[in-house]
Amino acid sequence: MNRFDFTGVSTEGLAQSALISAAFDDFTRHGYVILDNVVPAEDIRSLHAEFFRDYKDQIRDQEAADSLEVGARRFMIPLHFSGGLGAPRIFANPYVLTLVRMILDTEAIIDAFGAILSLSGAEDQHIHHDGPILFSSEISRLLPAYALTFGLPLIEMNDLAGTTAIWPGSHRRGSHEGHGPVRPVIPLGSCMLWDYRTYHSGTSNRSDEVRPMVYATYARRWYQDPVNFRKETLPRLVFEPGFIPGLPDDLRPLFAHVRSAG
Ligand SMILES: O=C(O)CCC(=O)C(=O)O
Repeated sequence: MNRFDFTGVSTEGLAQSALISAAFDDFTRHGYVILDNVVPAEDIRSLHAEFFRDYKDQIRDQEAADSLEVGARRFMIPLHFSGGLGAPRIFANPYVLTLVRMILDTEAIIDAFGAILSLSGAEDQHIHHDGPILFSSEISRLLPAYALTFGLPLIEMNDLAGTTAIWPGSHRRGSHEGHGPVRPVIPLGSCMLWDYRTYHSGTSNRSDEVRPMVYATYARRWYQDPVNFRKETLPRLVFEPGFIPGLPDDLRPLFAHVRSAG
């Protein structure tokens, strides 16, 4: 199983570490990777409480102007870059960002940031990939990733509350057929990254709880998700005017595509 434990791993010299290099290899080969313990579990519990306090009005079984229904009882909503949920250690987690910059190069941007809510009773989602194979040429499937999804659940993703089923290698095959998925358990503080071409599907939520998963779309500088943001009222990124100028120098490139960042 391609998962890597970052408990106690120093963030110094991370880009040269064997662990990141192994995670990169697995991501490239299988189209997904799990990074365990990138945030303390206790902190995720606080973020869970923050989410239910600050976003309670968005937790409903109905699409709104600024949400998108992505399956039965499953919705995507934007998150603000503020508070604990919108803090750099979430959207620019040092372990995650080091790997992202290795996969998508150092000019990688955040194209979208939000949460996917799977309500109690959510059904298995349709099997899909987040973005297309870019060119109608055999070589497209062999190319490096152009974008990836980062998912950080606020409750454990498991068989009961549901997880994200992944079809390993489907980013290379261009199909999910003929191979079964993996349904990884993602404990508190762990996250999963998958290539935009990798087939996946949120599984049913048979628990009594809402299952929120914070997500970020990281992409190469020139890519913008054309699939999930067709609705003009659904924002990709939500922040206050001083947010980008206030970021440390090494994080500002994540928003280099935003006009106001200039
Ligand atoms: O709910 C999940 O686990 C995954 C959701 C998802 O993949 C999507 O909406 O694109």
